[in-house]
Amino acid sequence: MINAALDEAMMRHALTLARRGLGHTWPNPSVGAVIWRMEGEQPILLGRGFTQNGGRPHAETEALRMAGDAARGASMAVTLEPCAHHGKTPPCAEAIVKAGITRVVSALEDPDPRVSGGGHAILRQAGLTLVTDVLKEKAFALNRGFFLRIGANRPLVTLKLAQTSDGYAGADGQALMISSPLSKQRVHLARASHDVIMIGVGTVMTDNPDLTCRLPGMMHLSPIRVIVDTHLDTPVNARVIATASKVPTWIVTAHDASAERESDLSQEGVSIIRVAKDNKERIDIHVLLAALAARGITRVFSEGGPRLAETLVEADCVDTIEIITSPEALGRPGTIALRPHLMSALADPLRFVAKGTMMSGRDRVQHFERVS
Ligand code: AOF
Ligand code: ZN
Repeated sequence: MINAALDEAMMRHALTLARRGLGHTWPNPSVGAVIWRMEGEQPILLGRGFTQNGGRPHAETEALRMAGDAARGASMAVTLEPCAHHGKTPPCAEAIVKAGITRVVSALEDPDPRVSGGGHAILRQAGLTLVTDVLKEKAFALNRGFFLRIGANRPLVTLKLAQTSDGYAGADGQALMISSPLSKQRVHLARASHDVIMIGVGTVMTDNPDLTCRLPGMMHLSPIRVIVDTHLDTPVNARVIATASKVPTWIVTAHDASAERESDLSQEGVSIIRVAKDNKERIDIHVLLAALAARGITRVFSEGGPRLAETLVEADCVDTIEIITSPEALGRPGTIALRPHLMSALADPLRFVAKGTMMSGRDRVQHFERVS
């Protein structure tokens, strides 16, 4: 196998490893690293690693630990430039040099100003062979949340919406069981790969959801729950509040919301974040997302309701949209799932591109991506 093809194959492997950390490494990116050496024409894997929960240890440290002395003279593929700053441990770029790695294949530069080219420079100065930009777009897409947090002061936002075949998300303020069991499992999997799940207070009132990842063995991977609640109307007996001591729960509210309500909710273990309102007296979405980014959040999974979804799209802060449509109709007027701004954004080729449709049990799932 020629070098370029092997480099790509190793980078693909490293990307697969990195994907496992998504949702668990904030405020850090999720990085993957693979170490190998050649035996004749045959690559021999020596070490693999990905960024650990909470963002440390870094991927390279994990892979180097696994390879041990065998790293001397070996190659490494890494999905993000190795770091150059002194954190809890010395820089990964220095650790790579010290371990005797002679060739590094890197996907792209780290945008963190503490690194940004510095890691690659350390490797070059030490005389290592450095190949950059390998599967760059794929690596960028994987850590888009981290890149947005650093470059755009907001996390990546994934929007999930479920609707009946006649386009309703709910009826008379009541919850509707729309998604099939298979779609629900997919949603739980998606929850686990995000840093927070975000919903509006209206959804707390109608659905009273748990918002945890309840796939077998994955409960501990439940993300933080964020409720957008301008007036602190969330009832203390709501499920998300009752379980706040086990699964972190944040409520984002306005500066003028009741201090008494804040005290009641805080006593249940909820963190209250106060932000500015927009000119329609709603929580300002840009300020809200900036507040999450400032706390290190890189990936947000928004599960409703329709109003919050529309507000996010109106603010041009949505990166991925997944619409789950069940085959069953409500058959009477209810809460419209795709409100006007969302509808027109989906129909605008300059804003969103349809990436495909798949079946999930009996449901149809449409996937849209932001154009730029
Ligand atoms: C790497 N490998 O696996 C990750 C990196 O707070 P610290 O000291 O852990 O540093 C965080 C920064 O390190 C983060 O902003 C990003 O630039 C980089 N993340 N770097 O070499 C990794 N997760
Ligand atoms: Zn590092």
